[in-house]
Amino acid sequence: MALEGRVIDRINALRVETPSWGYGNSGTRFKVFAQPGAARTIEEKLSDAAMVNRLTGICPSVAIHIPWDRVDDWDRLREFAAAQGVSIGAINPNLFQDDEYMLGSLGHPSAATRRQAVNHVLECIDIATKVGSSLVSLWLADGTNYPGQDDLRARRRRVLECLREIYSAMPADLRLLVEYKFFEPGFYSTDLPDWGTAFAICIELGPQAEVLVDTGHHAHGVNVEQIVAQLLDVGRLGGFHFNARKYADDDLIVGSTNPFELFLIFNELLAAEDDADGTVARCARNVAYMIDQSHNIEPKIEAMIQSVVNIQTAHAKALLIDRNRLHDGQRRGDVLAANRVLLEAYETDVRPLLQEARKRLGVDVDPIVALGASGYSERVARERGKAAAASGYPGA
Ligand code: LRH
Ligand code: MN
Repeated sequence: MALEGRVIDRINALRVETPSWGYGNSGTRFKVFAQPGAARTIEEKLSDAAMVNRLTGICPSVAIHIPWDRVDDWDRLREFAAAQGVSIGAINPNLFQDDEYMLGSLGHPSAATRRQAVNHVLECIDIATKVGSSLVSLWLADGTNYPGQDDLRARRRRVLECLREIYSAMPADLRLLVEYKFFEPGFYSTDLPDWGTAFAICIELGPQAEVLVDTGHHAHGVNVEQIVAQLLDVGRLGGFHFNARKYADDDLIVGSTNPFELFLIFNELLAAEDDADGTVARCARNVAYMIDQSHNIEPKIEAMIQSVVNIQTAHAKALLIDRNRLHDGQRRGDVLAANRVLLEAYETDVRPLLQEARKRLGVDVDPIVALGASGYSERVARERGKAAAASGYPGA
């Protein structure tokens, strides 16, 4: 029983941040299928996120994207969120939709365009301070489409010079998460294409800069859990953007295409949380778990709750790994015995454990069923109707 108690405490200690943009209409370059009830304003997005938190009990903060979620009165928004039972989490600058950013933002050849981009990130740092957020989460769409289009080393130096100015403007309690992506919208080169580039830049900037791993941003065959292990071992894993993909950056429900990979990622995180090396353990215990998805055809609130359940499931299975037997197999070089220790945990049905954990948290044992019973989605569909939508993300 003691073991189960400890496992349940760690299940209920998990915190997952949901993205404001996951509640609004979104789509592909081909079409946005607007959905009845899709959130249109930051207030509606916070209300939907608050419903997800009430039903799961583990999603108390919401990542926002600027300018999609910009308001005039941040104190009022902070109070609105608090009244809903949530807080504003990571602030995501948007350096990919202004017309001036066609050839890049922090990596753009024009100093004027780089100035515009730096000023936008400085505004996001200011917003973080105003809403009490400790995270600015930066992704650059910057890259090129054709060989020769630009000097690749010059772009690196421009990005670094701009990031140095941004880093020097950060208050001591703020973390800058640097997100990489191997391609798109750059189709020849991307200025921040992989974990190594992001890590090198974080080292050059300083200890408040850490790498963000978006699980959909890797080439096929890349061992994402090994990247996680490496970033943990150097104490520079800052956070995740959880989602799933089969082909490219599909932003599907996390765990829906490769749940075993998600389990292996949590295996690395939990092993590091208990590591004797304080830097590794501290880093692992401070990782920001965030979802970054676009729900193009599925009901958005149900999709977000399913995502949280998939994350809880992978995390709970990883908590059941018998680390003594694993280490023993590894020490003896018994390859398959060690592998079977992971498989045993992965093949364990953790639904009863999660139901017991939810009981102790005071939420419904099945949040998906509870959402259906609440009539919330139907009510907001009636109240909000269906908003017109363009292509891709808002403001595109
Ligand atoms: C880029 C990305 C980034 C966001 C955007 C919504 O693909 O993962 O994290 O800003 O999606
Ligand atoms: Mn992302």
